[in-house]
Amino acid sequence: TISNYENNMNTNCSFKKLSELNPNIDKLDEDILYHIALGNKSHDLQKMFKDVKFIIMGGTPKRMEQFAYYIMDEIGYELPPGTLLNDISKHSHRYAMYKVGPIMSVSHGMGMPSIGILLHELIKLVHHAGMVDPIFVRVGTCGGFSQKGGTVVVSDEVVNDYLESVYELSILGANVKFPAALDQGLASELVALANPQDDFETIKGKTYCTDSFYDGSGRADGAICEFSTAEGMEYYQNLKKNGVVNVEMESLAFAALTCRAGIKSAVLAVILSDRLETDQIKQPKEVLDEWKMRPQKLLARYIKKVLAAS
Ligand code: R2B
Repeated sequence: TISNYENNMNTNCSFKKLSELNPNIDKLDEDILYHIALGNKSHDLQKMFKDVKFIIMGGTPKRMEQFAYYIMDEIGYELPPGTLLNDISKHSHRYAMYKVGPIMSVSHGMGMPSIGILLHELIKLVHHAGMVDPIFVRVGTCGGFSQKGGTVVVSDEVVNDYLESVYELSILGANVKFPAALDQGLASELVALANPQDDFETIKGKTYCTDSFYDGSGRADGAICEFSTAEGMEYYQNLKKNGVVNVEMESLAFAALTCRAGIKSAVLAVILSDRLETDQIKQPKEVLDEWKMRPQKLLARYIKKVLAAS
């Protein structure tokens, strides 16, 4: 039966114990977090992760390794001489995961199925490790709608193809809807950290989340395409008319899963191309690399502010 899902469109995202989230976990001999190569018997998860306050996720293993070193520098964290950061999940060959004091930096791959698998295991890790009120942030890349390349978007709302803040999933053959709500206070705090001296703009806005980089999001430059560029443009114009400022591929599942678990979360992404001008990402690599640092800079300010106050 999935009758438990009848009233699940509740946007009160309050923290719940793991036994409330899933009573089956307590009955397991060992909970194996397969895709991050950890387990609650094979590892002392409390010793390894209890101090974690920020779980930062982004698409690629390389970028998240780079973020780990960047944040290490920003917070003045020192590794023992002659050592490097270790990819804690390297044996899974699925995701990369680094820990720098109270900050974890984890790659989530592309799309909602990939981030969804990771989130289930990270949320269990939060509970097994006994972390206290960690926040989850996705820091990534996106396309924009009439926004300049290099602009950082802090999402205050995430929407699906029907412009609803709803994440739909097929569970036991039934279509189940979950609210995809982000923490409004956290979004406002992040935007407030934009500095007038920054050489980039930071805006707050509505994010459209798609399942498909090409067909699904109206990109006319995939290998196969049955619609015209004019139809694609009409689709983008309609999203823009409805207040959407950017498009990416993970925020709905991210917002919905963190909300179900009662974990505060935020989505930050830098615009790599204005979809009303081009479907292709044309900037040189050095420009893209600098742009990808921008949401990380904003996030570093937030992390340092929280750490300084604690
Ligand atoms: C942004 O960039 C990726 C696709 O290139 C995807 O993960 C996303 O959301």
